[in-house]
This record gives sequence, C-alpha cells and structure tokens, in this order.
Amino acid sequence: MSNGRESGTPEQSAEPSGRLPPTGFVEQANAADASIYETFESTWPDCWEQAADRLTWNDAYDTVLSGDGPPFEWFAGGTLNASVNCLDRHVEGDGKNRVAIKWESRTGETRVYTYQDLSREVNEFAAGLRELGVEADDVVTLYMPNIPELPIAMLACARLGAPHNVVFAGLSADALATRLESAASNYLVTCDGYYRRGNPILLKRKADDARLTVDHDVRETVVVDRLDGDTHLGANQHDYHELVERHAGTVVDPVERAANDCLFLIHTSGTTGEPKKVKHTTGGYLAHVTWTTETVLDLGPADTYLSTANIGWISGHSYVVYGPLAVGSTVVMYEGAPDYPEKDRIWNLIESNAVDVFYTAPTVIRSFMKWGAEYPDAHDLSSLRLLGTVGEPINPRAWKWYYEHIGNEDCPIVDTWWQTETGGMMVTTLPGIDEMKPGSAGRPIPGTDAQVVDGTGAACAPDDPGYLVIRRPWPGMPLALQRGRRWADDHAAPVDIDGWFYFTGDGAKVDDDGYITVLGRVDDVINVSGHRLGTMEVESAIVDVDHVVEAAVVSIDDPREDGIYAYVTLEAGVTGDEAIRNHIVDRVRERIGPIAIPEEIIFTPDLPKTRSGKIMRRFLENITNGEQFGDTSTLRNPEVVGELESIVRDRTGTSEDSE
Ligand code: 6R9
Repeated sequence: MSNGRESGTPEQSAEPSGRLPPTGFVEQANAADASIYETFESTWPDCWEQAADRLTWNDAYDTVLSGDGPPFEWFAGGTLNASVNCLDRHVEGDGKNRVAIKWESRTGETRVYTYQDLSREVNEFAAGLRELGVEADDVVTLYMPNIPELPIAMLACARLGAPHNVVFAGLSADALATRLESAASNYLVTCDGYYRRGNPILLKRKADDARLTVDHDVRETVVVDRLDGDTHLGANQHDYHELVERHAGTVVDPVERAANDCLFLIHTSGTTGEPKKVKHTTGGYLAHVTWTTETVLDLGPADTYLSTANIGWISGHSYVVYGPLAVGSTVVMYEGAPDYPEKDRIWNLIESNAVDVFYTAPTVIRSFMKWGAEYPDAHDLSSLRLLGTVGEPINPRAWKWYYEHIGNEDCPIVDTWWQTETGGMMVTTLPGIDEMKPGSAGRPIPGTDAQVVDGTGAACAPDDPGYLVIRRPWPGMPLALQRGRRWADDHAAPVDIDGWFYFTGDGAKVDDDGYITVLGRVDDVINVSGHRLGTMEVESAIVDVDHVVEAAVVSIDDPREDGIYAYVTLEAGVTGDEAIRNHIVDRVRERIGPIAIPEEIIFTPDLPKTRSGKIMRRFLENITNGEQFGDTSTLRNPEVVGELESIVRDRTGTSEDSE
C-alpha cells in the first residue's frame, strides 16, 4: 500500500475551532441567559416546572418528580390532553387563523390548515374513530406516508386518549404485522397508496397482507383515498373521507389523561437487532419536547419551520408534530423525497415559505453535498435563522458545508443528540448561549445528567472514549424506564454502575469544556490488531478529505488477516482515483494512526442504509467477509448490497469458484 505522501498535497484539516452564535440570533433567542444551566442544576428536579408550565393542564400536578426510584413518576396528580395543547389553546387564544400545517404534495399541490381547520378535522376524525369503537387506551396503528391525515390521526387518537402506534410507510407488510402484534392493536388507519419518485406504492395491499398474518383480530381499518383510485373496501374497512364527513362539525370532548398515561408507542428503527417497543407518556414527554422546541429549536408562534424527518420516526413525532404544534408555529410538510422532482426541492420550500428554522439529518446534508452547492446557491435562503441536525454524528466538513451554504455563516447550528428512548433532545448546544464546536454535539441540556464513563462507571478523562450514560431521570423518559426496567437486562451492557442509570448504547468522549462528541453505537466497534476503534472515529477522518461525502468502515473477520475495509461515497462527478485514496490514507494515519489505515478503499455511489437513513454496517461486514447476508428488505436501498458484493469480489479476487 502506498503511503500517499508523494502524490498530491496533504489537505488542510477541515476542522474549524469553536464559533460563537451570531449576535443577531442571540438578541432574539428564546434562551439567552447562561445562568439557566446553574439554575436548573441547583433546583433539580423542580427546574422542570419550567417545561411543565408551558403546557395547559386540567388538574395541576402535585409533585414534579416523585420517588427516588425506580419507580419514578413525573408530574404526578396532573391531568391534561395533548390535542388540547396542540390545538384548542391556540384556537381559543389568538391563533385560530394562523397556519398550523402547510403541506406540499409531490406534484406541487398544496393544502393549508389553520389551527382552526386542523382542530375541526381532528375532532371529526376523533368522532369517527369513536364510532368504530375506539376508546381510551386502545392502541391505533397508523401506517401512512407524510400526508396531513397522519398528524390529524395522531392528534385524533390523542384526543381520545388512545395511544397511536405509527409504522413508517416504507416498512414491509411483515414489519407492519410484527408491530401490530407487539402493540396488541385492533385498529388500523392506512391509505390506498402513494407515489415515491413517481412510482405508485400500494400501501393498502401491504396492510391487507399484514392483517392476514396477525394472530389477533384487527377489527376496523380506515383507508385514506390518496391515489384517487377506486380501492375496494372489504368488511370492516371504512373510507376516511366518508367517516369524517359523517361527523362534520362534531366536537369531541378531550379525554383527560393522567400525566403518566401513555400518549403513544413507537418501535425503534434499529441498526442492530430487533425493533424495540417504546411507550411515551402524556405529561412528561409533552413537557420535554415543548420546552426543547422552544429552547433549542428557538421556535414560537411567529415562526415557520421545516424538518426533513418523516413522521413515522421519533424525530417526526417530537419535532414535526407535538413540539412545533404545542408552541403554535407553522409547520411546512412535504410528501416524497428531498430530490424529487428536483434536487432543489428543499431550497424551494424554504424560499417560497420563508422558513425560519430548518432541521435535518447528516445523511441528508451529505446527499446535498453530493448533489452540489449550485442547488442551494440558486435560492434565497435568507429567511433562515437557525439550523439543526439529528440522527448521526455530523462530521466537521458536512457541518461547515451546512453552515456556509445553507446558513450563510449567519445561523447557529444545533447538533442535537437524542434517541427514540429519550423522547426528546438530551445533548446539544443552546443556540443563543453556547459556542458551537463542529462535530461535537455540545453539553447535556440543563437539568440533564449525561456522562461519559468507563465500564465501572467512573468518569472518563477528557478525550478518552467511553460509554454515554444518563444518570438522572428526565421528563421525556419512557414508561418502562420509569418503572425500573433496565434495557441492560436484555442486552449485556458493557457498563455497570451503582444506582440508577440508563445506558444509551452509544460511545462518546467529552472535552475540557464538557462538550460531548458522540462516536456512534458501541456495537459499531471494530477490532484491529487487538485495538478497539470506534467506526465513527475512522469514518470521520475519511469524510474530512475533500470530495468524500460519506464513509463506512468495517473490519475483516479472519484470524489470519487483520484490517479495515473502507466504503466511500464521493461527490457527484468525482471519480475515485489513487490521489483520493492517498489522501484518505494520509488523513487516517494523521488522525488515528497507522493501525487504522484501510486495507481496501472501495468507492461506491451509495451505502446500505436503514429506512431512517442510518448506515447498516452489518451488511458491509457480510460483504467484506464473503458471508451470506440476511434479510435486506429492511433497507432503503437493498440493491446496493448486491452491487457492492460484486465490486468487492472483483477487487479482492474472491472469485465465483468460491460459490
Ligand atoms: C432521534 C433519533 C438514536 C441514535 C443514537 C445515536 C444516533 C442521534 C445524534 C446521534 C450523534 C447526534 N444519534 N442523534 N449521534 N450525534 N446528534 O435519531 O432516534 O432513531 O432512536 O436513533 O442515533 O447513535 O443512539 P433513533
């Protein structure tokens, strides 16, 4: 392997130092007083009253946090309804004619719902669901794409106190069946179909297949007519629009829920293993997401907000539906993909709606980089005030691109670390207060005790990698954790601590200022010559090379051979040549050391990803090691697995005769 020094000039490291938030932003920020950290610390857990006070309660809670648990209970004694918090209080206040949701279909058709309109349809659909027999605590499964009827159905369920169980529309009939069963759900809302990149996807057909394989009876199904076809409705299947029309003008009394009653359940997207069912509460969860929407996303009633998250995942639940609607902002929703019909779809939406705050994922930013800066550069994005990311660590080069090309160096970026299990944001900077450090998420939000520890629970020294744990309960914590369940009981946790803690499954390191850099899932660790390396550390070095947009590394699993394979995606129009290979080698040697230099660098137009956009290294391990790979149907792009397999076979000479 060439050491690469002789060809080409080693590039400048793209890692900029910390940056202060722009003064223009600070002057108007919802949170600009740095004493918030200290106040929350010295008054914990009562500090969380600040979050609960943003909600409208029927009965006031008696205690903020009861029990030195587990069990724990947040806001015990309090009662509320989530749909009242997202709708009625805006309608009754000064927001009835403010736009709640502005939706754009894949063909450019738009639908606008004011808070009044949204409230009306939520009530009518809630009345329809009640007619079909839905009562408080019945689980209603929602299997729908990003159409307005999805948040409407969520809020209708919330109004009835019936937990929703949203299943991402891109999942298969089998995946839907598993989730219907695990939730013991008797009610299903779906649609006839939708278009994805111009191709019709027949969703109801998948839903019908799933119903056949579920053990229990799915009693009633509601179908939204989206394709304008004449879908056949069988027994116990109802047309959404007819149902809503039948209840035109009906107002449904919101069902009063205890703070700790379940608002919804959701299954994790999971890069490893089985999906996990997580149940979130009405009071604690809603307080957590509402407070973080206001404090971290800086949103209020005057703002227009766009997120690329699909509502089928937790990011869409917390920061498309519940948080933004609870604070009364205008949510721009779109159907389809960010590059359909054109690669400037998002910039178009931002420009034409004068969007103030934009939230997306690093994988999407890397696609934007791959498509090229000419798309955002051709649009007026000056309405933007704040940018956010979630879902994966963001490498400094992607951060910088986002900061310059989208934010025009004038918008703070919040890199928000959280999980399906945490319900809401846990580690991030507060955009009006904290300095930003590209690549590092930031400090734990006020009142949150997130720490990086070694296997015995001792705090790691600055910059030493360890395990990210949460050592104090937080309002958005799921029900099982409140009751004392330790997920570590199911999966051998590499960390053991006296007293209550939650192991996040992520590896991380912390710097002198207490900023946490998340290194990725600890299951995504590779072993090279006896050294345990975080995949993220190596990948982060690789993606900081010019023209590289994405990388995934895996190790060779053979006692006679040792080393790393790197799978690398480049910007559109750039060919993977020796010069780029050499730059990668140099950069890895310089950042981590010679042990991490990849044995093979394989250029590929795409990497295998989950439907929520996370890289599935498991398949790359199979390809690298010439193993059979499992079920690829959970992937967004199953075709790349086969393509990569043949590239690797050709490169490494593991020829057909091994078959
Ligand atoms: C909200 C969401 C959770 C996992 C999490 C971590 C990764 C999320 C991140 C991040 C680094 C960030 N993750 N945000 N890693 N920096 N800002 O994504 O939930 O689908 O449950 O995934 O995503 O590995 O443990 P979920």
